[in-house]
Amino acid sequence: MATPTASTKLLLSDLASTVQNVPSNYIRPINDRPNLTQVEVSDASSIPLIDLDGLYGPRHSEIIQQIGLACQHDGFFQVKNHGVPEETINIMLNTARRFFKLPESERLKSYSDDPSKTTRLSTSFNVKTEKVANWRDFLRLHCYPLERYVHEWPTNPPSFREDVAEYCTSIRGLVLRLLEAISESLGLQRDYIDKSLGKHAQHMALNYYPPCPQPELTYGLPGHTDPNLITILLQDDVPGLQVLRNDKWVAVNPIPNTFIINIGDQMQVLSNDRYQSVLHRAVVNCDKERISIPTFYCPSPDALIGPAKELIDHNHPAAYTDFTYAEYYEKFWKRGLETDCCLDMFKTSNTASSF
Ligand SMILES: O=C(O)CCC(=O)C(=O)O
Repeated sequence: MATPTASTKLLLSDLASTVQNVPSNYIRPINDRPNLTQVEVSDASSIPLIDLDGLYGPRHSEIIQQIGLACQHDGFFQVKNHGVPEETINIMLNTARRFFKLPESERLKSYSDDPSKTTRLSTSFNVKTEKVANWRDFLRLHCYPLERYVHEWPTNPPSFREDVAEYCTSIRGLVLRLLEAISESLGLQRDYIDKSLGKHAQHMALNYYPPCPQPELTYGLPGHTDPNLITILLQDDVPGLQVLRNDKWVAVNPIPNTFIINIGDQMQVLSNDRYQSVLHRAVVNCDKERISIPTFYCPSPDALIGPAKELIDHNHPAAYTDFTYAEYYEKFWKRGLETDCCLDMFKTSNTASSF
């Protein structure tokens, strides 16, 4: 059968079930395909699973140490006993599922291809700049401070605003606990990171990956690092996330009621390269739709970001120049998802010895 040509549908959700082959604008060049047979499956030794129970009690130092090691060596870890109620998680996943099942005309009310909009439904990554599309639709929401954004959010499903607000608030609590723990693991004051973010910002994406007839030809999202400070990822029970480890892609298969935490570019800068923002990607499959919900915790646009002074010394000179988060974020969206990281644009010529 011939490969279908580019679609006239705005959203992939309204196209995916009508095609038997991946349309040409989604097909990656041969040297840039997921190579699904080469992927390893994660186990406890590859992506650490950290139990946060006792963070404020007898296991405090042990947990801080585990978090520090994971940020340094893996850039990724999973958490359990994180304090976000299971019911809040299930309601969030269900709400996302129901949103993407709404009729096309209802969903399209939120559609925009303008990345500067604070609430928008779109597809792929940046339809204005990219050459090859990704097998994903997403609803992107700004969610902190809630009262500034909640009135922009969809009102269908009817409980959308209430359910998502509850989730965002609970996740923010988890982020603040993690930021304290990460500051401490770096030997900084507990509130160091909190204070370096200016007014703080929290964004989230509801990612929807429909089943794909030829998953070996395309990506849900190609390899990228996250431009923000830290990401808290919730995934449903369908595998799809992969993390680059020792030059090999490792599948991080879902564990119910856990979150996947990854260090973003701003944390790498702040830690003066001690902690790593690591490449990850989402692949798709032919049988099942997949939902993932990353929360991107960010500095405010005017916050000045640079390596913590306490982490700069003769052996570890500043690896980055100072910049505002707004400058960084603009560069990230303009250049699209490339495997070479946006951080390189802000590097100094200093080379540090490793920590
Ligand atoms: O779907 C996933 O598991 C990864 C999502 C992701 O990396 C992103 O939205 O930036």
